[in-house]
Amino acid sequence: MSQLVNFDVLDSAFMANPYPTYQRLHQDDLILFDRTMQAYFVGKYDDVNHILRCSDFTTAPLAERAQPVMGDRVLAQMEGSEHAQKRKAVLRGLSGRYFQNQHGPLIESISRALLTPFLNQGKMDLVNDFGKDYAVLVTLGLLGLPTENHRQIAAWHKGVADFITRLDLTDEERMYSLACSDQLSSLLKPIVAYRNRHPGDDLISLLCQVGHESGGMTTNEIIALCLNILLAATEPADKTLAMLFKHLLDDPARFAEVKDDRKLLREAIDETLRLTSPVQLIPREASIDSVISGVTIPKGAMVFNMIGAANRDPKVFVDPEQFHLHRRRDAKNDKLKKRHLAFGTGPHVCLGAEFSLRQIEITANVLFDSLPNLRFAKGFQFSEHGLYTRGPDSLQLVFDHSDVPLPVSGTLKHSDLDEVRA
Ligand code: 2IO
Repeated sequence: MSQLVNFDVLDSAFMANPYPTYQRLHQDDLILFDRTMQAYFVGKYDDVNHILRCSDFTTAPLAERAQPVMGDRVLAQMEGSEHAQKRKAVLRGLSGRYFQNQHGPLIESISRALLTPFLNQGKMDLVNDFGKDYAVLVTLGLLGLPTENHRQIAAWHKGVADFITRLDLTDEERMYSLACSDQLSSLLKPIVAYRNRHPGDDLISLLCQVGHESGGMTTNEIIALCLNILLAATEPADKTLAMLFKHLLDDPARFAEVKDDRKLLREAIDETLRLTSPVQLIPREASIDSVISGVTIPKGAMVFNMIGAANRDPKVFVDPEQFHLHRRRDAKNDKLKKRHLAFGTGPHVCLGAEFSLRQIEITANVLFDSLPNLRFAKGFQFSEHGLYTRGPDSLQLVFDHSDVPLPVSGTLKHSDLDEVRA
């Protein structure tokens, strides 16, 4: 039976580094309770796995956590045939020929374009120079949205993401998040209207076709689904990419092994997601009194599933604190071959999982091929932050620079201007 102990999720030591608490949770078999939030925090693999699959625990918390900034329900709030139908439509737009013909090539060209200005500088911050623009641009691409104002969209996205993923928002910050959400809706509205009239070969057009026989989706529903995708695809992408390179560069032999045998990239990405899950928490609500590891969780209680903790459960993962590239290959038995929970599990398991793995794989390949002798910048100090979603603050890299010729944009020389200057 687990022991129920009080803890403060906003404690600064926990926020700075939750991993020692996760370790203690496993060692001493704990379920944590935050009195201020009136929420249970569950972190053992079997408990989290059970809760995410069990219909006694619902996604009701999203009505407050997400719906206000999404403008309508997100996929995770739906069930039955509505859920199945909409999931299928989004999944279709992310995979198959859509990925082959559109998303894959786009991800590669975005990666190359963002990298180019840094090639002759020999240094780059993988989070702040590359990853943040990258994450938004890929998402805009997959939604078929214009990209001219991607920095502005990124700023609005951050406002919306903060609403969902921060546990300490002030009223003022909540207002700001809602304003960001309004901005994004206004941006999407005419695009959805346009795609309703002129369907193209893009995800929004696909959504406009959903359930056409049975009345279809309202513009509001489509906008909410777009915001859902915008957030879910953007927020974890730069974090995962940077964490992957952090783990690889931590051990030069490991880096070389993957660089030389790209079939290992998937394993490396998977192990990155397990060890440092970009999404750390998944909220649920108990719809009836439930017993989890002997502890009664009363009806109506909020339960945060700490997937970042479950992914380090020593009962399921040998040496859970270590990055082990060949973890699955070397797992001795089926119990130890269990999947990490970074994408959740159960009916609401991440529908973008396969897309995101392919996305990071494509970009990692571009980085391997374009950045010779890649290593951490001298004196680089790693730090990360985030309770709900978590990732590096920066990842300062250096590499051997190649002299990329600058594109020739015209024939005018500065000296040609002498006569008008005089
Ligand atoms: C948008 C939290 C980044 C999702 C969410 C309210 C619903 C759902 C998730 C993930 C990741 C985001 N929840 N994606 O945890 O769509």
